Parts: sequence; C-alpha cells; structure tokens
Amino acid sequence: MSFAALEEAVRDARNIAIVGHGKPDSDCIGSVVGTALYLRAVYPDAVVIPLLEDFHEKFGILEGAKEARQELPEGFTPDLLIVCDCSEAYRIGAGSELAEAGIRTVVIDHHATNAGFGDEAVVRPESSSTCEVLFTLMDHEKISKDCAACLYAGIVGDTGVFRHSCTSPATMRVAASLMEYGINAHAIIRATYDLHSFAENQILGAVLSSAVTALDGQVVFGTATRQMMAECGVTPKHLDGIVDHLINVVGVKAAVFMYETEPGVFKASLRSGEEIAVSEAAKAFGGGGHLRAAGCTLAMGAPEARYRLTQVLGSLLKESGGQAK
Ligand SMILES: [Mn+2]
Repeated sequence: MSFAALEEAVRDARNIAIVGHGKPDSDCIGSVVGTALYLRAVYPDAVVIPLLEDFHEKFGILEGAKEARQELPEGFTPDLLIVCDCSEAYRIGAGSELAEAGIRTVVIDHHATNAGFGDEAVVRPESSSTCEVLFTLMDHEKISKDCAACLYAGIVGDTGVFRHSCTSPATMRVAASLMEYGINAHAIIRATYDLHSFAENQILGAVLSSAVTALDGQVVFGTATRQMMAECGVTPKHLDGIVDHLINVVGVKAAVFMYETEPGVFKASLRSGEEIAVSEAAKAFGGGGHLRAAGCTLAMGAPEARYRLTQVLGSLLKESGGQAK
C-alpha cells in the first residue's frame, strides 16, 4: 500500500483537510503536519490544511508545525478528509465535525483498536507510530527536510526515543532514512522529548511525591488535581511523560496517571510492562489505545477512580499469573 495506491482518493481532491486526535502528541502532530507538507509537494494544485488542537510550544522546533490551524479557513470545504493517528472517529480533535459531513475519508493509523473507519483505511498495529506508517506510504523522492523532521519527531515520541517495545528493526530503518534528509535529529529529540519547563518539573515533582501504590506495589497511581495544576501554572498539554516516570519503578507492572479536567472528571493515562495489556483496562471504562499505553476518562472522584482501576488491573494481573491480591 502506498499513497499511490490511495491515489484515486487523493488525486482528484482539491481541498484536503488533515486531522488527528485531541490533545495532540508528537506522533499526531508529526503525522498530520508531515502528511500536509508531503501532499502539498506532490499535488501543488491542491489546498491542504492540517488541523490540530492547541499543542505544546516545544513543537515550534518543527518548521511545518507552524502550518497547523485550529479551524478551517472561512469558505473552505474539503473534498477529502485524512485522519491520522486516531483509532475512532469520535477521538478526532480539531475538525471533528468533518467526520460527520459525508466527506470521502482516508484513515492512516497504527492503533490495534482501530477497526478501520472511513472509506479507505491503512492501519498497521505492528508499526511504532503513524509517522512510521506514513514514511512507507510516501514516495521518498518527494519528502522534504521539514516533512522528514515531522515524521522523525513522531517516531521519537511514540517509541520514547527508540526504547519502547513498539520499536522494531523496521522502525530504526525508517528513522535512519529520515536522518538522511539532513534533519537535526539530536535537536528534535532534545526539544520535543527531553526538555521541560520549570513549571512542568514542579508538577512532575508534586505528582510523584503524592503517588500511591496498590496491590503490593504492582500498581502505582499518580494524580494531578486542578488545584495542583493551577498552583504549578500548567495545563494538560504540559503533563505528557509523567506516566513514564510512574511505570519506570522496580516492581510496578501497571501505572496510571490521572489529571482532573473538570471537577470530578479525570483523564487517565495507563502504562504497563510485559505482564498485562492496559488497553483492556482502558476499554473497561470506555477508552482504548495500545496494549501497553492506553487511556480513558473517569467521571468520578479520584479515590473511586483509583479503587475501580485497581479492581480491573487486579483481575488482569491475576489472569496474567501475577500475584494480584
Ligand atoms: Mn501514535
């Protein structure tokens, strides 16, 4: 499969909108913007608009990210919608109304929970990231340096700088190929992954120092209430990566980071090691994601959310042969 194979859908389009999931992360931003830059190069007559919700200022290092808009220009009616890194239509962030508008829709993704919505779907759960999928679909001659930088950032984000188990030999080959476009790989990793603001470090410290464990230390919960976020001066886009600190603890088999979006509503990010699939736990609460990285929303107080997640994670651990009690 390639963009050429999708050509029938793409070739005749004049107005193309590209969207991703809400609360965009590296892979979402990299895939939405990377696709836009690529299609503009291949189809210079088409108008291509990448739509994304507000995202972290650190992505300013990606030249292409400046092209992203939160809304379509007035009077712009897309005749093709491309949905990147989004497992279900209802997860689309900016431009979600387009999914209902009867526009021809192409989906490009790597979430195992993506059942393939839209008119055409390329879903490869074996790929580390949507950006990795995209590189294999693109004509490599037509990838610009800015496009390569976007794709590289997406792969870096979803693989945790080539460390998560989703990193395959194919991932490394794609990353190596992207480096050949002359991108500053080190600077992209440092800016989009390593660097944090002082406020982000403050909230990280507050979450870690108030974290609690369950099931004999096999499960850990970190929580950021609205009050904690206000005290540190951060918003949800500044909370990425906290859950990774929680899972990287000896003996922890599942980690949950929850932050309060409105009083009594928590968004939870779940991570696990080899033993269990946290996507199953997320699904139990109407969420989804990958086997070892998933998310869900819980409309309840923090103690109840921790209690109910502990029950579900406990059964998963039991099934896996762990010592859930
Ligand atoms: Mn992704």
